[in-house]
Amino acid sequence: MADNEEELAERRIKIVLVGDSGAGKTSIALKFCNDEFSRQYSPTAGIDFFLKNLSLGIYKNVNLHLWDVSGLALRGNMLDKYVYEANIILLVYDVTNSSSFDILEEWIAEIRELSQDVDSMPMMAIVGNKCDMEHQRTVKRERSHRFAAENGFHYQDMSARTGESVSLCIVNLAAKSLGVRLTKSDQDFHRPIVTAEIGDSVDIPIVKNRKIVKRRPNKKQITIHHFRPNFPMSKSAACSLQ
Ligand SMILES: Nc1nc2c(ncn2[C@@H]2O[C@H](COP(=O)(O)OP(=O)(O)OP(=O)(O)O)[C@@H](O)[C@H]2O)c(=O)[nH]1
Ligand SMILES: [Mg+2]
Repeated sequence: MADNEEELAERRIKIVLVGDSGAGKTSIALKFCNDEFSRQYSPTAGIDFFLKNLSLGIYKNVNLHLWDVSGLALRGNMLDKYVYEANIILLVYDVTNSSSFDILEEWIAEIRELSQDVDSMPMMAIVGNKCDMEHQRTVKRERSHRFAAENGFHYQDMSARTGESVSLCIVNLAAKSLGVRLTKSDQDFHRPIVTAEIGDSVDIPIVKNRKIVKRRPNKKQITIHHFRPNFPMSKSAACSLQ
């Protein structure tokens, strides 16, 4: 295959999201694929599918297939079909709910058993979702990082609500599974424009020294702009009140 054909050829990556009910798997998939978030909880029945096409490094036509598995699938009999031939598995827990973290052991044991006969294990990552609710965190960072390291998994905190780290994490893992390195400008492109209401206590990323926005009586919007490389700005991030 000529270089050009290789670059344009379709690449397919299967990403499976598992974890406890209510941990935020559907919210992560929705944020990543549609840039949407809903506060309303509608439990997933069985499984849902999401698709996103993007360009990753030299590969111009990468299809990311997200398999959004119900938290109830741990006790069901379909999990083997869901994780079959997965390239990446995201083990999602809610940083404000320790039982959602504890139950990851069971998901991992189940997935390991189901993957016994496969040639290569999928890439696994622990995802601590709802990090916008830092003030309600019940799972200590050291504990979750240690757990991921002991298992040889990647680790990422994220927020489906603000979009913090959602795209960057998924895209980085996908790039890794294709064996490509993302450039700095690719990485910047996948950083979200984070919009949060002052009035909620939100952990704002990127801003120097991980600043916490305090509660204030009047709700205003605070926006963190991650400027794309083409912008005529010398700084990579700026903060404005609207
Ligand atoms: N604050 C906050 N709430 C979130 C976040 N992600 C999800 N939620 C809320 O958590 C609830 C559950 O989210 P879902 O995405 O439906 O959870 P799920 O893991 O798909 O649950 P099942 O489908 O039952 O397995 C919803 O009310 C979401 O609005 C987040 O990052 N921050
Ligand atoms: Mg769901």
